[in-house]
Amino acid sequence: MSNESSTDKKAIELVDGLLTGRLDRRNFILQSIGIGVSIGTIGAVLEACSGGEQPAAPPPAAPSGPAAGPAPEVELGPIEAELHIYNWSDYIAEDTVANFEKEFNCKVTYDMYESNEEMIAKLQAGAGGYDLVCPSGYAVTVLRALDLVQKVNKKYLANASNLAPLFQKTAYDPEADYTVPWQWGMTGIAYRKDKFPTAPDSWGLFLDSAYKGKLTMMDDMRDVIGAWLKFRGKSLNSVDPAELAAAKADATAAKANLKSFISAPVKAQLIAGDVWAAELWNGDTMQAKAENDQIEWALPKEGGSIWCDAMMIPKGAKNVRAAHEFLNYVLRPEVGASISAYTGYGTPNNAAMAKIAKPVAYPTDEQMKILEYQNDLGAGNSAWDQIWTEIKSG
Ligand code: N2P
Repeated sequence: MSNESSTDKKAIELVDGLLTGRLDRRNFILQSIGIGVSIGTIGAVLEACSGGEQPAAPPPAAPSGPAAGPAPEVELGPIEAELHIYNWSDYIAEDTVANFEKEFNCKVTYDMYESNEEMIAKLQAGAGGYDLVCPSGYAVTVLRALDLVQKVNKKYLANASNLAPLFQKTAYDPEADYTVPWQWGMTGIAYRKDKFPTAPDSWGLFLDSAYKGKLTMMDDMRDVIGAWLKFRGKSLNSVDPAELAAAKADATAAKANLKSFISAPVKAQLIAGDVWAAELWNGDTMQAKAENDQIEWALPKEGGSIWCDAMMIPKGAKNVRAAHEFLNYVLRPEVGASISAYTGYGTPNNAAMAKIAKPVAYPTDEQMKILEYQNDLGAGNSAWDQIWTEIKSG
């Protein structure tokens, strides 16, 4: 790739800066991420440059430096009068916020986004003044590496013991120091049964020109390119140039059949029958099904992504006590249950599970063989960004 050598040159300059003391660890990390160096590589370089004098290395995704040091389990002040939440659309029960406001006498501002990238960009720009955000697993790693989030204070999260063991320690936050799991789900195909009496079973559906104009895929780089990687039997975390080129070719061919790239808002078009099949998450599909029973969801035989989104507190949040109170409130069994009952997603809360009429069962071993968690792409991020821009503008 043409820009590989300039990235290498820049990486060498950064390591040199670290060794000569021109760059401190924090700036080394930030600038390395800026040129697309993976978190794992950054961690390895820092460890090597420490000359083995460092005690047990922290997880590579947690940048060192004063700003990211372990949060003392200090007493938080009294609950603030307001709370600013930034979450995915259609991802909470209708009364969750109103009940919290009433009980805690705290005014909540609730803004919504449609992708991790939209949320990360907003935090990076220093905008929003949010006290809580809800990244997916791979985006937790990105936010931590960018030093945009802070640890939680577990003293205020007594209800975290309600979480299923599986979600108490996650791959992206092994000690649950930063995150409180919100909902988990999968990406597959939402479809109209009246148009597809047999459930579509392959991402190849989107290549079928017989349905031109009646299909959509998500407005989400990770899900679209990821689906086409799975279609060819590859990992949805691939950064292999040849595999990405094939995914780009498939995505571009499919684009000719798509009405648009659209995520959660496609629900209205499925309900109206303007769209017959859409790449979509399982829970949002169930929300649409609640309004039109012709709608169903299927996991293609090639597989798709499974994810767990988690709440985090951004650095600089002004209402940290209120953020903790909200998290602990959501971890109550009945509150967690009502959220999943509305969203159609799986709850990570074991105690809530029993209170949901039709809980989403955890995927079977059979499904897990074809499902994959999305990881931070590290150095591969810039190639993905480039391909996504070309797919969308091509
Ligand atoms: C929100 C669904 C968000 C899931 N409607 C993305 N991980």
